[in-house]
Amino acid sequence: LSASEWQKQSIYQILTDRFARTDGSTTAQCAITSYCGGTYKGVINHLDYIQGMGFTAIWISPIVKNLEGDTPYGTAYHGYWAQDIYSLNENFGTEQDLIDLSAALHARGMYLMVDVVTNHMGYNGCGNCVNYSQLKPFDNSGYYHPFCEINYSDDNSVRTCWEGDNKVSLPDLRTEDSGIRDTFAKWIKDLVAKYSIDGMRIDSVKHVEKDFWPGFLQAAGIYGIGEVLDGNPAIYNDWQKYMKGLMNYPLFYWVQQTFSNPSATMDNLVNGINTMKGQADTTALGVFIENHDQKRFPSLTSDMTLAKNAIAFTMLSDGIPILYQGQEQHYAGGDTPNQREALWTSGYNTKSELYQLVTTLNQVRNHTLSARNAEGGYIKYQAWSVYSDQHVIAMRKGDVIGIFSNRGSNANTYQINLASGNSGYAAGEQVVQVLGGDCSVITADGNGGLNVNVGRDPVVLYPASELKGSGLCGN
Ligand code: ABC
Ligand code: CA
Repeated sequence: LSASEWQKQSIYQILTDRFARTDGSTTAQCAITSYCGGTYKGVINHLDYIQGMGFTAIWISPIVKNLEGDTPYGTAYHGYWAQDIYSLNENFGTEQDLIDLSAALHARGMYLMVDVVTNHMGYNGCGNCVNYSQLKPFDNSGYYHPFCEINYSDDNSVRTCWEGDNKVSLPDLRTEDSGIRDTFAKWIKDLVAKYSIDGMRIDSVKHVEKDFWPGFLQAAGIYGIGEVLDGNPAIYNDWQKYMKGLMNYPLFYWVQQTFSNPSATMDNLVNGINTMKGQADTTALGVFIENHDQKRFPSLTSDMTLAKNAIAFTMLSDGIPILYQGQEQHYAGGDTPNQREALWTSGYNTKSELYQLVTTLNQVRNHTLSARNAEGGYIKYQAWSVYSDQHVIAMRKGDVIGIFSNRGSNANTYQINLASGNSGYAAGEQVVQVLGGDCSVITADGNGGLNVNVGRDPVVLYPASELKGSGLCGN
């Protein structure tokens, strides 16, 4: 799938070991550092849950065979400790199971994104005691940089030293060598073909030289969203020259900081958005507020209202929205590995408040692909802040306006004015508040300006004339 096709999708991030089991159990225990039994078959059986929320694609954990057995950090249930890139991790199922998952997705018009790691392999032991013969196909020390621990303030060290530590070391590949580049190019091409993969999440991008990536992406022939874990636009944005699709980490930090704390002001977020808008193609990025590496948002605040605002903000931002499994159930795990809870204990509850909110948000976004935004009007439009005060920000993207507050559940309602010219609406145009079953209609004034009541929850405005067929507010 190409970049412009991916921009229309919304992605649900699955931790394969923790999403669904083949036996469909909702009571199986999950010891947080062990394999818990999630499988591709389990995913196939629960695609309704994901599609019912409006997602059009899934991102699954790395698929290749990992080191086996227990380590001081537990097993390789997350999939980032590769041992053999030519075999699958059998804990998740067989080759046929993965082919079946891909086919099941495609039969629904959905897409498969696979997590891939080219920076390193994994070894259960210290950096200087690796038994390289266990690693396939890179089976001797000549394929690797010498062991050293990363010093994050030194770029060269970030590229050539080893992620991981002396308990589980992650032997760092000489990705600058043409032999290794050729091996990975052929590997990804074959993998994409064999499993009909539509997109990649690419791990540890900043730990590999920038000029590795264009060739790798070209060999894959599909879109990739890379992980450059850096919140500083000055460093982050340069990576977009080598890989258009990246996880939007700068935005992640601003959204987290702003919406988790009612006493934070909107300043950082507003400034951040303006900075990114000028420097990056934000419409090509993946947007998220949670993933398997970060503390979950509800671990920072239990306020449901704030979670709603943070989720609505990210899902209606520029780029491809990515929801991490469990967000829709208001899971609250903190640091690694605690944010990796099994989803099945929620009973896959489709009535939960956030499952419902996410469903509506996906309806909004998916509907912008039809009607007057059909030619990418919404997708290509870089959202901008048409209003902000200390605790409220209104973002316009195409003809959708989202209004988000960090005032929390104690806030009272007040009225804000979206100036004519900013709203983009016509004089006298009717717009509908589509979230939370509100569905009230607001009429723009003679110049297209708008008065909107803002309480605790996010507000999303959609032109009334465009709602037909959206599934929103009875349409
Ligand atoms: C295991 C245990 C942990 C234990 C750790 C030492 O070992 O589970 O409990 O603490 C996989 C597993 C992990 C495992 C690791 C190491 O391997 O999932 O459970 O941890 O064995 C990716 C994946 C991630 C994966 C790997 C490795 C890479 O998403 O799941 O981990 O394949 C760095 C990397 C990034 C990596 C991340 C976990 O670590 O760059 O690729 N993620 C700074 C650095 C970042 C760094 C981050 C780590 O710290 O700049 O590069 O990420 O916390 C902002 C700044 C940022 C700054 C943050 C902290 O602050 O702008 O730059 O990030 O303001
Ligand atoms: Ca490296």
